[in-house]
Amino acid sequence: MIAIKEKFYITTAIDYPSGLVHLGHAYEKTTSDVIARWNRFLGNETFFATGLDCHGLKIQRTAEKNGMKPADFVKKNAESFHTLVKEWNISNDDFIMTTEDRHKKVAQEIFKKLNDNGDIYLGEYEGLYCTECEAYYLEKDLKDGKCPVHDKVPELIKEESYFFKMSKYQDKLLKYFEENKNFVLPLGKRKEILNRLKEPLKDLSVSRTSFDWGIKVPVNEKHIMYVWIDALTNYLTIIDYPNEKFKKFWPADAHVIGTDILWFHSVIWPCILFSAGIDPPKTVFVHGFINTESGDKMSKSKGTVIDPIEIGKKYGADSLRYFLVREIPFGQDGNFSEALLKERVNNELANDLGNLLNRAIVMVEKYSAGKIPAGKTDENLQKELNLEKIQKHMGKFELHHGLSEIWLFVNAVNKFINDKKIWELKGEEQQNALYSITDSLRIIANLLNPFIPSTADEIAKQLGTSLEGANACKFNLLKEGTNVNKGEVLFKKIE
Ligand code: ME8
Repeated sequence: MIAIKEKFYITTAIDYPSGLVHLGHAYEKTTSDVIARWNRFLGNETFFATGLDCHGLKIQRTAEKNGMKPADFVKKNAESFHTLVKEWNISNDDFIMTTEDRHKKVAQEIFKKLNDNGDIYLGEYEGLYCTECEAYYLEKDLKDGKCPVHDKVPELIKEESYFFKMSKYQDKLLKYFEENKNFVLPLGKRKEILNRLKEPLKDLSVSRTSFDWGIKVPVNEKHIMYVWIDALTNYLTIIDYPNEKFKKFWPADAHVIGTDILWFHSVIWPCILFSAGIDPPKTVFVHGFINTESGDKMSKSKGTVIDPIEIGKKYGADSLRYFLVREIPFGQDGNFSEALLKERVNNELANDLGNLLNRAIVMVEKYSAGKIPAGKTDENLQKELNLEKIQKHMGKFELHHGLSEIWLFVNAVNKFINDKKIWELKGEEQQNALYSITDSLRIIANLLNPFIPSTADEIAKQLGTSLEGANACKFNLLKEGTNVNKGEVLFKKIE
């Protein structure tokens, strides 16, 4: 695995704090975290951004329903998002709230750029608006007169509005798609958008006058900016647009988002950037939706929203991180099932990995006085680790395949122990076998660090070593004579 030092900028969507954090948010942050950590593992200079999308009519109305001012409401709900980030070990480099001054400044600056470029004009908007999506709909795009995402009848709005000349950028956008085959991944999603782009793009209403929870339009303070223009520009604010950090990290290497907000990221966002004279992001990666065990959408009214903080406390963050990445092919929808979680934790984390470490440490204590013996890692065992394949998957955002491939090696080490019958060996042969196992476990800990960071740390600690990333994924680097430190079992079985 050769690490080439590059910059890598990855973002999650910024979540609406109109309610508390849910498992879908946790899934997006976890998978993005694995990618960010994998890039740090490779030695890339990585910036990982996440945060909250605090403005808009939906937040204002929900706050009012709760008898609160939007600013207080947002602050209160933000706590659960911060708790998630901490408890699930999300390694974001910054956390943005769109209510911050630094963001107001950038959002207004970008709006001004569009205006200065002649792409903003005043008109009147008359049409349908879904507050849940914070999006405009055409009659023909509704399902039985309702928003296809939220199954709610949209509101008819008629008000003065500024418009953005999105139609002007259709050809440029199509060219960008053509020249950047990985702009939208997985490829099925790219096709979906290209299909929709066969129809002419309409100009976009980008301001509202009928409520005030948002950022003011710089050229006319009676208007507030459409919440999606405000929200999308967070990706620039958080890397300090237009200064040094922005120059280093932009364009974003990956915006990781859910399928419901693809249009905003793959059509509206690049058009805004074209107009502002900024390059579009390199990849918009679309993950699937996490549904309930029976395959239904999580729903507040049905009481089926899964609270990631509660299940995190129950099972531990690494178990959930492992389960979500391993179980659900990245890019596809999946159901969250505690029964399947239990199976994977017990069989894979507790048995395959936890027992492997435990057996290794016990044998080092028994046959080598608690010290890593001198030795060389078995050549045949070395061949069981396919680093190239792992990296190939990870580079294509196939996190589930990357993790499965690492697991093949975990199981190869288990097989090695059973086949070698270390307890029957003597002298140098026994030392070499013990060394092979502990040295392999050291590499496994480095490879698993992006996925299950606390567990990886614990494995390294018990082996008396530390985690050093891709450069440490070579055999025969474990130092002989180091004391092992027997600790707690890695994973307790779930009853
Ligand atoms: O859309 N499973 O915020 P949001 C997986 N503020 N992912 C899910 C999910 C589920 N069940 N439910 C939601 C917004 N998501 C905007 C984004 S970005 C400039 C502005 C994903 O809180 C969803 O697809 O509704 C999105 O990527 C993210 O969670 C935030 O959703």
